[in-house]
Order: sequence, then C-alpha cells, then structure tokens
Amino acid sequence: MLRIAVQKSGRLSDDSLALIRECGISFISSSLKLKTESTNFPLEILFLRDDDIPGYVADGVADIGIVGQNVLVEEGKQDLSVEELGFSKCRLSLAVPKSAEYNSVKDLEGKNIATSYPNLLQTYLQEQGVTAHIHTISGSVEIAPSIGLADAICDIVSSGSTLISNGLKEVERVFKSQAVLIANQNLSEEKKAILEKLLFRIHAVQRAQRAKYILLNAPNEKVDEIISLLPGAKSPSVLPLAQEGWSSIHSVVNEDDFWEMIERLRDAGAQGILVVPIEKMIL
Ligand code: PRT
Ligand code: ZN
Repeated sequence: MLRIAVQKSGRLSDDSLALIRECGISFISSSLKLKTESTNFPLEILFLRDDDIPGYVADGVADIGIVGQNVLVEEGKQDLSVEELGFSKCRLSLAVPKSAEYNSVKDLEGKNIATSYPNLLQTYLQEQGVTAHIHTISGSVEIAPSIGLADAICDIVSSGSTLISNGLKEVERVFKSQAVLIANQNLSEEKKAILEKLLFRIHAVQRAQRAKYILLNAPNEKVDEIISLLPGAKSPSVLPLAQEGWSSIHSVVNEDDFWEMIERLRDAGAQGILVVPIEKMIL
C-alpha cells in the first residue's frame, strides 16, 4: 500500500484528484474524510493542507504527495521532487504600487517587502545583490502596500488580476512554479514498485494530454507531401479509400504545433480533417 498526500481543499485539489482518477484509480472522496483508500489500486489518499505535505512526505507519514514547487522549494525540500505534473502553473513575482517609479530590482534596496515566501525571496534578492527588509505574513499579502505595511510585495500570480485590483504592478518574476509529485527518499521495495506502476500510468496520461489523433483524406499524389508536414509522426498509417486515387492518413500530433499545421495540411490538399482526443498513450 502506498500513501499519497494531496491538498484537502484548494487550488491543487481538483487537478490532483483528477490525475489519480485518470490513472484508472477509483476511490470515494468526501470533503469530511481525512483519508480514503482506492478500491482497485494499492493507494491510500490523505487529505492535508498543502504546506504540510512536503514535511509529511519527508518524514514518511505519507510516501508520496502532490504540492506546488513554490511550497516545496520554500521549505527547502526540492530533493523530494520526482515529476513535474504540468498543472497549477503560476509564478512568484515582485509587485509595487502602480504609481511607484520602478526601473530595476535595485530600486528595492533597503525597502520593506511583504511575502509568504521569505526563503525564495531572500535567495532571489541575494542573487540580484539587493538587501531589503523581508516581512513574512501568511495571507492577504496584496493589501500590505495600501495599509502602509510594505513598499512592495512578493506573491503568487497567475492571471494577474489580483495585483491589478489592488493597484499593484508586477515588476519581477522571482520563481516559476507548477504542481509536482514528490516522494519519500527511503521507500521500501514494495512501495517503490507501486510508485513505478503509478508513474507509468501518469506518463501515459501526460503524453495523451499533449497529443491528438489526426485523420485526414488526401489525393494519392499528395500523400508524401502531407506526411512530411506531420511532425513527430515516425510512420503514419496510410489506408486506401473506397474512392479511387484517394488515401486516408492517420497520425498522432502534438497539440502545441496544431493550428499552424492544420493550415499547412489544408494548403497541401488535405480534406475531411478529424482531430480526436487520446485518452491514454503507451509507448
Ligand atoms: O489551505 P491550504 O494551505 O492547503 O491552501 P493555500 O491557501 O495555502 O493554497 P492555495 O489552494 O491557494 O494554492 C495552492 C497552490 O496552488 C499554490 O501553492 C500554488 O502552487 C498554486 N497556485 C496556482 C496558486 C495560484 N495559482 C494563485 N493564483 N496559489 C495561489 N494563488 C493566489 C495568489 O496567492 C493570489 O492571492 O491567487 C492570487 C493571484 O491570482 P491571480 O489569478 O489573480 O493572479
Ligand atoms: Zn497553504
């Protein structure tokens, strides 16, 4: 049995549980329960505050966990990280009042900066050769300048709308973050084997999320040109259509290159292009 710690309620919770479910692991979750056990995989899920997850995994109370890199690195536990999960992307940024004059990070010399991430901020300021007074506060960091508590803040940003609505402007990006899977470093052989199985499934889910299955029709004389436009397709399938002189081409493409490629395919004579999501992808 492997124990995973996930955030009980917050920005990481839904995506963490969705990932576990996409791995084909079933469980019943209730907001009242502190833990639950999967009915079809040797996994027990503990629901915790995100800040407690790195410590519990380091101590072996949980074997693995899902947490933001911002929390992990702030707590100095980055060695536990095993896999970037690609969700809950955000950044830790410095922000100052909109009206403040700001040219470079040197302008923060000697200033008061409020943050919930003193260690990440201190590391950044040191790298930049700036000395400032760091005030550690645990919440509502964005109101610190307007109540006269600080000249600047260092806080998590995703859309940027919280900064704007508090009259602040983002001036430096201190740290980029996303959710990561972490693991205790002394897992038993049995637990390691379960983790391997889980990672195999996570990789299949991640690959599938980035990939699309594409089907299209093309006149036979255009097939070679179209195949050359399909990036990453080592060997697309080419099947004859009932209509004489036409083929159907099937391949897997990466979502990132997708729209541009569709235009080039159409220009090259592709017709009836279908793009379908892939549920799992095993290499
Ligand atoms: O209760 P618990 O301690 O478990 O949760 P929490 O309140 O400490 O954390 P939570 O749920 O807010 O965030 C969990 C993790 O999600 C963080 O550690 C980050 O890794 C990640 N994450 C992603 C974010 C955001 N996006 C985010 N936007 N964490 C916080 N925010 C906050 C930010 O602090 C600011 O107040 O959202 C506001 C900014 O958002 P925008 O969109 O207005 O820029
Ligand atoms: Zn927290």
